[in-house]
Amino acid sequence: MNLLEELSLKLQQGNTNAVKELVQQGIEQGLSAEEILEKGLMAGMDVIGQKFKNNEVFVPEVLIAARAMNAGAALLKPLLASDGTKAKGKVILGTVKGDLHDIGKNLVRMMMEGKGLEVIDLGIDVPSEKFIEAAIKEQAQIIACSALLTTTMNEMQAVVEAAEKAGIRQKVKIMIGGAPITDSFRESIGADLYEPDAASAAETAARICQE
Ligand code: B1M
Repeated sequence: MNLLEELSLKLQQGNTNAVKELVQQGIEQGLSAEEILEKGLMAGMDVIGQKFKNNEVFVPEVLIAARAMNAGAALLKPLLASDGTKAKGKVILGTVKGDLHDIGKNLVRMMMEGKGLEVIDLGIDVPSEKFIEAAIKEQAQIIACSALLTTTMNEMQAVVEAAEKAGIRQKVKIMIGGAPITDSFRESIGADLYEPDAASAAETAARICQE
C-alpha cells in the first residue's frame, strides 16, 4: 500500500494522528499538496460517503473521519494555492441555512486565502440575512455559499433574493458551490457564478476581485 492509499485508509478509520503524520510524510517526500488532498484525504472521504449512503457507517464515524480530514487539510493550508498570486478583495463565505457540512467550505476558504483574499467565514447554518448583513458591513465583492444537501440548496435562492431586497444585488457577485450544485441550477436561481471545486472557486474569486 502506498502512502496515499494508507492516508485514505487512516482517514476512513478516523485516525487523526496517523492522518497528520502521513500528510507530513507526504509533504516531506515531495508530493504536491493537491495530490495529497485529492488522492489521499478526499479519496478517503469519498469511501466514507459511499459507506454512509449504504448504511455501512453512521454519523459518529463520519464525524470522526471529518475531524481527521480537517486536521490533515490544515497541514496543507500553507501549501495550497500558493502560486504567488496576491489578489485583493473580500469574500463573505458560509454554508447555507439548515446545512452543517463544512469540509468543502473550509477548503474553499483555505484556497481563497491562499490567493490573498480576505475571507469572512460565517460558518455553517447561515441564514440569508446574515450573508447580506455581513456583505454590507464589510463591503465585500463576493458572497460565496456552499450547500451539500439537495434539501438546503434552495436556500441559495433566498440569498439572491435577499441581496435584491437589500439593494446590493448589482454591487456583489454571488458564487455558489457544493456537491449537488450545477451551473444550470445557478442559472435557475439567478446567481452569478458556480464553481465545482475549491481551487476553481478561489481562482474565479481572485479574478472577479481584480476586475
Ligand atoms: Co452528510 N450527507 N449528512 N454529513 N455527508 C452527504 C452530503 C450525502 C451525499 C451522503 C450520502 O447519502 N451519500 C447526503 C446528502 C444527500 C442529498 O442531499 N441528496 C448527506 C446526508 C443525507 C446527511 C444527513 C441528512 C444525514 C442524517 O443525519 N441522516 C445529515 C445532514 C446534517 C445537516 O447538514 N443538516 C448529514 C450529516 C453529516 C455529518 C455531520 C455527519 C458530516 C459533516 C461533517 C462536516 O462537514 N463537518 C457529513 C459528511 C462528512 C458527509 C459526506 C460523507 C462527505 C462530505 C464532504 O465533506 N466531502 C457526504 C457524502 C459525499 O459527499 N460523498 C455527505 C468532502 C468535501 C471536500 O467535498 O463538501 O463536496 P464537498 O466540497 C467540494 C465541492 O463540492 C466544492 O469544493 C470541494 C472540493 O474542492 N465546494 C464548493 C463546496 N462548497 C463550495 C462552494 C463554492 C465552490 C465549490 O463556492 C462558494
